[in-house]
Amino acid sequence: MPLERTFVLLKPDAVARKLTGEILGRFERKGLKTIAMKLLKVTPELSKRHYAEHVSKSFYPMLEEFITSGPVIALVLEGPGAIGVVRTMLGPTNGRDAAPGTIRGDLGLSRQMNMVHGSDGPEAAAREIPIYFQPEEIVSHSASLDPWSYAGDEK
Ligand code: 3AN
Repeated sequence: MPLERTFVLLKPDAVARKLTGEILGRFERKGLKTIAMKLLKVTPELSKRHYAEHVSKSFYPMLEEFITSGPVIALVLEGPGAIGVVRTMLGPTNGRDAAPGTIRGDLGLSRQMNMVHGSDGPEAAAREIPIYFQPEEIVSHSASLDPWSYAGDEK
């Protein structure tokens, strides 16, 4: 499994509900590494870039209103298979359908206020990371615990 980078956004509901530490803690305990992080407010322009695939859909105005309604925390997480690992940890889009043990299954019951966005594949990650981060804002680093998190041939 290759060492991957994924884009994660802790949405306004996660910040407002003070769940960001809980959610980031889950990713950390899993063994994923934070290599970029910032608090920001998504502008309508940024929302249209991020959700380009949804802009023409009927629900987009509500989605933009929500995602621009308060601060968010943008992250880049790194680890073996990080993109799929994060999606599995999130659970399905709608918290009502998400199994206990997943972030959405444990912490929410909404489709819109589903707390976290995670890239849904390598192409999405490659598109989304530069929307939010300049190359110099991504700080690759090795941690002393890395050898205890996964074997060398698992990268
Ligand atoms: P995910 O957040 O699991 O990646 P996406 O990217 O398909 O899901 O959807 C992003 C956001 O768009 C969702 N969190 C939700 O707010 C909104 N959305 C997606 N599909 C629908 C839908 N059928 N009706 C209303 N809102 C939707």
